[in-house]
Amino acid sequence: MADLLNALDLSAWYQPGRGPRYKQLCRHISGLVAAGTLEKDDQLPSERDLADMANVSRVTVRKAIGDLVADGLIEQRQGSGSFVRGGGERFEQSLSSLVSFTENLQTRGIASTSEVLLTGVFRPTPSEAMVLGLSAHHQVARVHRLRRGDGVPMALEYSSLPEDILPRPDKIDVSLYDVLRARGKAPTRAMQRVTAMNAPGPVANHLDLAVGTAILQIERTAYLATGRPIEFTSGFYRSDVYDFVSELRLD
Ligand code: 16G
Repeated sequence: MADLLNALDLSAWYQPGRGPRYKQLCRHISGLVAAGTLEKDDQLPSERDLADMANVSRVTVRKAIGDLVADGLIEQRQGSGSFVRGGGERFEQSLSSLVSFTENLQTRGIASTSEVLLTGVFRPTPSEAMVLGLSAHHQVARVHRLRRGDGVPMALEYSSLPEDILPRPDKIDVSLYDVLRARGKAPTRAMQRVTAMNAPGPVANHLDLAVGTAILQIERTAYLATGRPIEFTSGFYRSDVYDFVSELRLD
């Protein structure tokens, strides 16, 4: 607490002319989490105590905490206060090996969960038909999921697969690839396109981010060993928790 008291002293973080106080306080608290002064599950002092420690008004503290909550760094637990959510932890996902979201988290001892936002079988859109090589009389299975790691929203994934590959999209509880594997239809190769973007409103809401936060969009087209395309997923990944790494070799 003494450390925190010093760290929060106005002189430690406020510089006139560098933007509003609440923004500077918000950035400073993010820095304390990144530096480990504040650790996962640490409880923040109450709004009143924080205001006293930082020598600012409670309104400034409230706005700073509001931004930290929107950025997913702090969570407010009903009736018990504000807690550090474990920022600073980043996940590396290989861009060169074909792993599923669930496997990636499992190797790190993190439990993955999926909240299904939409599931069903539909007529393909022209772009789904093109990517998946379907014609107008075919159907496409869609699964839209919010993916969480240890309860923290990490990615939003919109997946489309030919109906014969995934006739019952409603059967997916956690892992799409586990279901495909059980059917002998798991992909063996994939192509991905990675794009940096600012989170639009609906994506930001699902990922607990402020609208416009920098995120990564990854579109994956995955293929069976026969070369048939069987999955098209457009995913939005929080850039504060994800690092995508790729191995490069000389040709
Ligand atoms: C990954 C894939 C996604 C795939 C999902 C399956 C990337 C960028 N995307 O998130 O295309 O649908 O894994 O994971 O890696 P699951 O088996 O846990 O549902």
